[in-house]
Order: sequence, then structure tokens, then C-alpha cells
Amino acid sequence: MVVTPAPSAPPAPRRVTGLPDPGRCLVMGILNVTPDSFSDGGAFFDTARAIDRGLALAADGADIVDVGGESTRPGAHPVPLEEELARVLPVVGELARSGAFVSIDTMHATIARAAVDAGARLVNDVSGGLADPLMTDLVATAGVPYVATHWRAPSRVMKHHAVYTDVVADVVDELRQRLGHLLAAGIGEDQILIDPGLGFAKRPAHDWTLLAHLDRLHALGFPVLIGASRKSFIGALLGAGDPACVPPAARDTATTAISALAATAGAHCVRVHDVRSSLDAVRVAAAWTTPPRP
Ligand code: PMM
Repeated sequence: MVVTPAPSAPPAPRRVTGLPDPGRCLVMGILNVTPDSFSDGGAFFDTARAIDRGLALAADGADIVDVGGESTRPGAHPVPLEEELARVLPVVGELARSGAFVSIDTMHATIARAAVDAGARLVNDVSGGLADPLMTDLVATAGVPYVATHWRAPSRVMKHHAVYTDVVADVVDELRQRLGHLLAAGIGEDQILIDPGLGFAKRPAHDWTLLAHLDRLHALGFPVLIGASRKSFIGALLGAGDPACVPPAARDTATTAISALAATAGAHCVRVHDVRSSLDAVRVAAAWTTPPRP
């Protein structure tokens, strides 16, 4: 029997050199080594607990463990570089030594450099290279995969920048400009993933509109990463406009639904807190778009 992909199957995503390739949407597990992240309330601020959490994410099946040391929640203030380094470096090193595929979630080239030297194999920069002009050269030289996220302003002030004429067209345009800059700096086409930056200078309606138009992001020709997990726009939906009614940990089922839908729409990677449920979701999506052979 000849099995053809379902008609709704999105185009096969471009490969990213250096990333795991399990033949389905990747699952990136979130490890925030911060005292103040909105989503896990500093539960993994202690180095030993952070390492245990990272090992648990990998054991749950995370394809990538994303280690960050600076909160990017709306209103958050920057952390001194030495402090960010002290938070992430021992965790990155230990997880990399354990064999986990580790990414470093930072906007700073110094941190990215040290993390790559300690074994990180991907740089996840929520500013898409805008926060630190040295980031692009570093990534071009290191040759590791790079997540370029749509970003307009530092967390402290980003809510004032959530103004769009047409959120999908504006985000696509701004990402296109970023891509031009990244490629001109010598970052390879096969190194880059793009990310709409849900919650970064976006109101809930902007986030949902972007999710509904992932095809427009895919049209830029780069694999797409979606970071929806536990974010406020999910809380706003479930809490009928009031995210505070639905605390972050109560948003995991909805996050799983987004993982399934995003993967079905062709996302290359989802970044989540609860790895197991999203891993199931992206496996379902893979079977949905390309049914297994009988
Ligand atoms: N969101 C956060 C942190 N890092 N990275 C990428 N690529 N995309 C995101 O949407 C993203 C990110 C903030 O959320 P968290 O506090 O739950 O980590």
C-alpha cells in the first residue's frame, strides 16, 4: 500500500545543521535558573536543583534543554553579566557532560560564548541579535544553530511597544529585516530558526493572531520555533480575560494543545515546561500529518 502524506501536511521543514532530527517537531524543555520567572517562580534557582531539573527534562524526552539565567517576563530588570554567568554556566556544563543537548537562552554574546565553550550547542536569543551587537559575530564564528526571536524592546519597557498596524505583516517584515542582517553577518542559512516571540511586546490578541497565521512565518523559508508555554495569553483565554485566574502551572493542558496544533501546522520546535505532554502532542501531530505505514 502506498502511503501519501495527508493533504494538509505542511512542507517538510528545512534542516538545521547541528540539531537533533527525530523526524518530528522538536521539544525544547525550559530550565530557568532565575529567582523571578513568571512561569516557575524560581523553583530551580539553586544550581543543584537546576541540574536535577535539567536531567529530569532530558529523561522526559526533551530533545533540547534550554538553560536561561535572566528573566524576560514583562517588566523584568536586566541581571549583571557576572550574575547571569554564575547562574547558567555550572548548569550548562553539567548537563552537557551528561549527554543532554543543551541550549543557552541569553541575549548577551559573552554568556553565549562561555556557554558554547561549556558545551551548549544552540544559542537562543530572544532579541534576535538586537540587544547585543556582538551576538551575530559570535554565532557566525561558533557555527551553532541560532534562534532569532521577534523582539522590539527590553522586557522592562516592552509592553509600551505592543502596537501594530497588522501584527502578522509587521512581525514578518521585522523578522525579514533581522534575517537579512543575520545572513549579512555571516550566519549560515542552515543555522537559523525564527520565532514570533509570543508575549514579547505582544498583547494576547497579537499572540493568537500570530499562531493562526504560522503559514506566513513559514513563508520566510526558515524553521519556526514556538514558545507559548504557560504564557499570559493562554491565561487570558482560559481566565476569560483575566490571566491571574489561571496560574501558570494550570496552563499546561492548553500549552499541550498549542504544541499539537503548532506541530501540525509545521513548527520545527516547541519550547515548553511540561515536556512529556508536548512530546505526546508532537508525536500525534507527526502521525496526523504523515500516518505511519501499516
Ligand atoms: N520565551 C521566554 C524565554 N525564552 N525563547 C524563545 N526562543 N521563545 C520564547 O517565546 C521564549 C524564549 C519567556 O518565557 P519563560 O519565562 O517561560 O522562559
